Amino acid sequence: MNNMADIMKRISLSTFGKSLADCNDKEKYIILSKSVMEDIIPKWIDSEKKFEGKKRAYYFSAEYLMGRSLTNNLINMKCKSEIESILKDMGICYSSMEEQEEDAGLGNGGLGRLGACFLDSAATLDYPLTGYGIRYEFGLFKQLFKDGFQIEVGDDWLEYPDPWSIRKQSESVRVSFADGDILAVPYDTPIIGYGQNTINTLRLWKSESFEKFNFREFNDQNYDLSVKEKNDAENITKVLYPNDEYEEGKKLRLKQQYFFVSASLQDLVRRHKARYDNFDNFAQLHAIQLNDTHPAVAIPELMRILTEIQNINWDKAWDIVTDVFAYTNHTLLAEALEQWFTGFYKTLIPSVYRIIEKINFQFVEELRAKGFKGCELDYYRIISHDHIKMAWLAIYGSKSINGVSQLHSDILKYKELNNWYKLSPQKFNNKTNGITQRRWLLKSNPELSDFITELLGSEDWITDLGQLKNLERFIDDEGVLNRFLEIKFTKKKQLADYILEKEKIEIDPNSIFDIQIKRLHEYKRQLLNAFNILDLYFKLKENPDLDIVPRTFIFGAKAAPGYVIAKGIIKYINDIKQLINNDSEISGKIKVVFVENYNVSYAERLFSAADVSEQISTAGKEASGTGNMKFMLNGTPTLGTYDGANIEMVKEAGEQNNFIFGLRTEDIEEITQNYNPRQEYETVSGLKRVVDTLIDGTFVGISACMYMEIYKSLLDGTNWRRPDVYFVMKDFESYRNAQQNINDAFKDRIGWAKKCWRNLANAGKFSSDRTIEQYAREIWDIEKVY
Ligand code: F58
Repeated sequence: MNNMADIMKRISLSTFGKSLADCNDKEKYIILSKSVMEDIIPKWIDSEKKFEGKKRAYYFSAEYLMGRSLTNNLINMKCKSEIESILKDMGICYSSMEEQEEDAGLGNGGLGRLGACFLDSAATLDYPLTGYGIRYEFGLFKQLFKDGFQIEVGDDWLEYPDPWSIRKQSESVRVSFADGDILAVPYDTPIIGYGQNTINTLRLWKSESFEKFNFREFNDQNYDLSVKEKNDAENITKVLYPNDEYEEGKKLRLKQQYFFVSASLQDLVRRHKARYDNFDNFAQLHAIQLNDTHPAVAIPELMRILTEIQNINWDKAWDIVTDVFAYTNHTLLAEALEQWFTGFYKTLIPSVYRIIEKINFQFVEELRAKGFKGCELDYYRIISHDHIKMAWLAIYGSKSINGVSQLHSDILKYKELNNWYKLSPQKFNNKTNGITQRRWLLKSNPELSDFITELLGSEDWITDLGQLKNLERFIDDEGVLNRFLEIKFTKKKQLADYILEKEKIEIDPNSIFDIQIKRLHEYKRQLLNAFNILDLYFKLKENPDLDIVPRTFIFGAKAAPGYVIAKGIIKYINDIKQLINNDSEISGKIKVVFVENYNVSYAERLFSAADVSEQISTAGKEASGTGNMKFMLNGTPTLGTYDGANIEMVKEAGEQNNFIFGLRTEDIEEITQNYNPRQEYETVSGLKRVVDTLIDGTFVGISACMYMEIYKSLLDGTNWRRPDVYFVMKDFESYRNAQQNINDAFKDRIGWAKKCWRNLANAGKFSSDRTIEQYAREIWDIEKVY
């Protein structure tokens, strides 16, 4: 990059009105990023031009968990070291710039992060993929711990202007609700493919009002009313919902969904009309992927636009719509399948509701004509008992329905959505998830990346992860394996330093770093992990000479603010942490850390420093998992159940190189009816002792009530749920055995390194580049444009 220093000086004056030397680090970070943007923008415009007239794909997602952009962008532009040295000459330290950036945390977890990985892969592979979504003013809450309880505070990620996005005021559109119109203003962020041959766009919409200020009300001294319209409008994109328990919250979430979907479709239609005078080729030029059902209202909305605004007849419009949309399902939890109360639709977007009624009617007639009747027919109704089943709408209106791992897709086909599969088997397919190696190895673990490049003699793996397979030939090379162990140790030391600084806990990099990082949910079974830790603790108390490899158990998780049991589990683990870390008798043999405010940037440090990857969900519940792949890519064996993508990972890397335990889906089906966890409670050694800590006063204080609820959910169940629905008690023993096997295997350093190496060498399949290739070829039917 030419004259970077001059550009920065100029931007410093025009943006902050002072010289670069007078700016603080935050300001310097913004100046640096803006300078990089100056370099990107002309290439971005060219990239947009090369796609004109070509078929393009669009990712509709309510969430994108992007994390930080600066380093990722510089890496993809292949100029990170150049910039680092320019800055050094200017007396600016690059890593302190990096730390100034707020994470763009516009997502809850895997679903949002998948969107971010997909954007990176599509741009790298030169596929025209545009992301559409919402520019939340506040992302996922920041998590604090107070006496071990999770406290949520707003994530004000836009307190300083975001240098990576550009407001495109002139491309704003109008979105109509029954109670008034809202302005949707787009903000575009460049998505730079590795090597910057292609720069795609993430377009996020912000809601604003047409009337920013009511002068008359202000004049009448009604100050609140004078800005009411503005505030009401801006509320739509104010905050990302981690849950939607309350009525008002629910309505606002529906407004969010319709808002971004309508704006995005209007944007596509407007661009199409600028080139063509009819819609005959609309489906040949557009493929829209619905990231779960959150944007499924796009189906009736496009029908509305085509039939009521563009005056296309219904049948023709339906053919277009059902050729454009494809739907990805991300969950098997019945309670997570979205249903909307019809009353909300009727009052907020009645014109869309009428279209859904017509779609429902058309579908029911189609089924009747095929001979369906009674309950059989009722099963398929999109509107039923005053609710709209969004998954049904998405399935009926899409040409493709996919799950995100082989197991998940099979469960959809043969179980959960079997009726639908029988109706249209050709629509169902699998697209096993993936992750981008640019962020999850190249950026987060430069030490291992350099080593891989050195061994393979090329950087090709950065865009062709299958190349890692060639690392297999070093499996018996102790020099290589020792280098790997040294690198792992370096990453562990870096993490230990960071944890000391952030969490004020000292951990030993020689201990096993056993890590579970993911959203807090009962099905993910952080509780199983916690029980095993306590069991180990009690054993150490009984026998302080117990021969174990020292272990550091690390957790990172946010719980949805209204999910009481999940929050109870966080508090419980934090209590265990206090008990163990403050017990001098066990002399640091085990330590527990619960990192505060787990997010993408923390994740980058954690995945690369792990010895053990905890993927212990109840079989059949985790659709895929993607954290599991991030550990694998950093050479970390999985301690996991036969669930989601774990199955495929283990198939690639070998079961003997991982630690698989527990019930499988077929076992669960078999035992569910007669399962009584009290039997395990009474008979499995040590289990009663740990479960009783929930109620026996081991941990006292105001959490007692929460713990009682957890205890009861395990042993008694409730009137709406069987006891221990997630089989924590049933899998305890088998999990503990697997943990013991890890302890034993870890002692053989070279043997352990071999397991790690096999995982690394076989991670190729789990690149999101592979996933995107499959979406592009098998669903979207789009071509690469160089
Ligand atoms: C996740 N879903 C799945 N949902 O749990 C995971 O197995 C899968 O790998 C991943 O999608 C990507 O396919 C997920 O992250 C959410 O975050 C919900 C969004 C809406 C609010 C509730 C959480």
